[in-house]
Amino acid sequence: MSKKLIRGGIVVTAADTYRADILIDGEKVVAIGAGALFSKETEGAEEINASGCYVFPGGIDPHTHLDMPFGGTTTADDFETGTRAAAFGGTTSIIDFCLTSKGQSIREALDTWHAKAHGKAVIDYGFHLMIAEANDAVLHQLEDVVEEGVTSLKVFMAYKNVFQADDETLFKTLIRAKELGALIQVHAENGDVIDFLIKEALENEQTDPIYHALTRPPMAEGEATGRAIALTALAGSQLYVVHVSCAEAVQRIAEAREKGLNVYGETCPQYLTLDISELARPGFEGAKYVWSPPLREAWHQEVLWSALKNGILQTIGSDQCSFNFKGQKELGRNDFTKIPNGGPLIEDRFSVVYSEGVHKGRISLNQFVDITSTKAAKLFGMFPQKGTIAVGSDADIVLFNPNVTRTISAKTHHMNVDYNPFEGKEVHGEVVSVLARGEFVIRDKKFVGTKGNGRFIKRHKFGASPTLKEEQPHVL
Ligand code: DUC
Ligand code: ZN
Ligand code: ZN
Ligand code: ZN
Repeated sequence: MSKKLIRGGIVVTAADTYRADILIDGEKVVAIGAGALFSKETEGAEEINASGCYVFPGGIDPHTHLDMPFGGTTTADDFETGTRAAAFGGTTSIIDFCLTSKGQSIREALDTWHAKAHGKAVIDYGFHLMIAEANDAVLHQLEDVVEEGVTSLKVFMAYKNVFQADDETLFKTLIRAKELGALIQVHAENGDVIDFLIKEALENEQTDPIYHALTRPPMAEGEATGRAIALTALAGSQLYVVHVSCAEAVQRIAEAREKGLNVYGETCPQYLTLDISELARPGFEGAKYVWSPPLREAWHQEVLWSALKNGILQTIGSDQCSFNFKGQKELGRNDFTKIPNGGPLIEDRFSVVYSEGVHKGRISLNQFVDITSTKAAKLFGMFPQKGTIAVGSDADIVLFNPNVTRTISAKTHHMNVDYNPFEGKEVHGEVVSVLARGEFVIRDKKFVGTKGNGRFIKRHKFGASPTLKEEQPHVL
């Protein structure tokens, strides 16, 4: 196995910032310190100059949709293009959502998702499993799912007549998750209310992209978030709210955590940096900014930043769900409900959060690592294999130069999609090189990885990691 010595960089973890060299042997970090201290072990190691760079643990994106059929079409990025773009952006692990439908066997759904990723992914990946119905067969099969390392389950409270599950399904899944040690994720928006508002808008011929946002008000997200929390408390279970976009939802999560409930939240770069005015762009350009939940009024952004800073929200996911403007977003030209929801963010998640967060002084460098990597590893049962730089951890490492700026553009990005929601945005700092399990995937900004090198991550049960309890003031 090959040895590598990363020399002269500043190592940054969720806890510490210090100057040290890192010795990698094969897939693992084997020593950290002044290289001279372990000169015997470094014999024959390839030296990698990291001077001027931060040396971060590889990013973990806990929320992606690759090769996913949705809205009458399929996402533009699959596991090959999506994970390659992720690596360019400093991400070395993703957790993707495995869809299921009513009546479908869970085994079949998981096999489908394994087949999409296997042989294609360039970085490691895990799966969350969507729960469409909670009948006895499904609830029984979950035992094997969790044993297989798929230890998080997703319930949609929105997308009526498509993905939406009712409260009974959510409640039964929460109870089963507690028994099995799984973390329940919710897409928290009140789908029934939104469905009513959409019908009303269409009756009034309100078909432009802006009506996507106006028919999904913040209170519909706050209500569903509060309801999911109440059901979690009743079940004595654990909950992770994906893509929190607004103050109303933050408020519910803050109250729940204050009470000592096991409730966690994620937000996304788009909610931290873009606002509802994007949907009113001239022509049909607003379609590029259609996410669910929708972009909010700008003042919500500072609420989200302070929730990250204060530990009310723990993670940043990209909600990568890319659709081309041409031929895909355009499906909704005459009807906003036909615009496929989602956008391409897997590549820029890390650098947008660094630039807007650390560079602008909203969060610390260590908090940056925590929210883009470490907390996801802990909550989703991958720590300390992933999410930190420590002896024995996977050598998933990013060399990041904070002293340069770069301009985001679809012309230079690596996602398989014809626009970038951050087109023209200047960001501070750039990813220079990325190692995944000890091998370069990106070297000096060039892709040197191998399709199919990414492995399925068999994750631990929720709360099984011995360090998780320290992270949680709230007893499991
Ligand atoms: N929201 C999106 O914008 N895209 C994917 C699914 C979702 O819930
Ligand atoms: Zn069984
Ligand atoms: Zn969602
Ligand atoms: Zn999503």
